[in-house]
Amino acid sequence: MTQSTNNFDILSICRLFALQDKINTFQPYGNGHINDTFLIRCATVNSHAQTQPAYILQRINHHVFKQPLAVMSNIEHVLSHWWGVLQAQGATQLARKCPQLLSTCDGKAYAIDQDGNVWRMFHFIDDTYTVDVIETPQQAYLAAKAFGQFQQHLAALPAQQLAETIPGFHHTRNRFQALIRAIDADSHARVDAVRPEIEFALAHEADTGLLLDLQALGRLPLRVTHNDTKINNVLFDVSTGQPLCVVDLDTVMPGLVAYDFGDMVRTAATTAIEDEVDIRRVDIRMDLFKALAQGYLASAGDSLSDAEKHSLAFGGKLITLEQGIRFLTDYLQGDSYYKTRYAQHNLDRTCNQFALVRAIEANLSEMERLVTR
Ligand code: ADP
Ligand code: GN1
Ligand code: MG
Repeated sequence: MTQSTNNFDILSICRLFALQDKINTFQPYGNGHINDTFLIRCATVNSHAQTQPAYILQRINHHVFKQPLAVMSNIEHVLSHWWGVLQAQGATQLARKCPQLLSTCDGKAYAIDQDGNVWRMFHFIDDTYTVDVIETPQQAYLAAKAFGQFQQHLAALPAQQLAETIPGFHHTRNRFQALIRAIDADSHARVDAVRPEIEFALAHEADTGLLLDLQALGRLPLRVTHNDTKINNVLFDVSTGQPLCVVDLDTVMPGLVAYDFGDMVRTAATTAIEDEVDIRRVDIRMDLFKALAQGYLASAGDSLSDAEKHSLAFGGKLITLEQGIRFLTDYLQGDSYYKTRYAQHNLDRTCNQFALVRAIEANLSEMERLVTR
């Protein structure tokens, strides 16, 4: 076992947490684009124990989350509320359905290393898997139901008690303005190479303010939403194939339900992962969309107004457009936000997302019919 991964001294960082056992192995884990995530496995506690305790150690990306301690305070708040709701419902196996933080040696929910990085440790929810591309309508139905349930579990949590961990996270009009600034600055001399993508974004400016305007008019309420309902943020149970737990709680904060449903459409009703380079393979799968709508409405539907239901399908278009705008902005700014594996990665993601917007546009009226009927 090497001492460090990505230049982090993982063993020293682990020593800041109240681990009972000796560490056996650690390795980078998952496909997240933002935080640094490691799976820590410990040596078996005693000769009778069947399982090795395991943990998820994460460094919060403080370039993305400028106030990591506010992120941790939100998460503690959300977890304690969520746990209480599950307990009151008489749920079994709570520790597999709600992530649990491991405290540091001095009783905190996070540790700060000598370079100022903020770290946290969750108990690893074992025997689970994540999916990057949904395969069956049943999977889509269940995943959407799980995100809808998550939102229901947090419905009574007063939204004003949560900090906005990334201000204007889904303020698509501001995202569009950020793109314009990146085009004007052209700091990495990339604008000339991406004219068609810029044109596509500019042609969609009117879409960026539609939900914000309805929100300002009081037609769409702010609720506590997840805001990053990418499909690989659901853990599925290996033994049952059922969604078990929603993870990645850094952006749980006030938002519109259309954002949560929209990010599910973007990631779970598509034929390809978001960095598929052959955009001819990118399309919307209406059977998966229908299943998402049914699953989400089955768990969250009763609490939604007609205006909110009506906003869901457009949310799919908006969040996909916003995601393309965000990837394009990051590309123009030199790839400082998202983790990338090669030079054109953010550009490929942009083209992919804009292809998906086109596919959604071609089906939008049918999608609207499915969420409102
Ligand atoms: P990022 O913000 O970088 O996406 P996530 O919080 O989503 O980071 O974590 C990355 C991956 O780690 C998840 O997609 C999931 O596979 C895994 N993961 C996170 N928390 C847990 C947990 N408590 N138990 C098991 N796996 C987890
Ligand atoms: C990031 O953290 P992860 O990989 O689940 C991003 C989302 C994007 C997504 C695109 C805090 O999600 O907003 O939709 O990448 N998270 C943040 O894949 O910016
Ligand atoms: Mg994630």
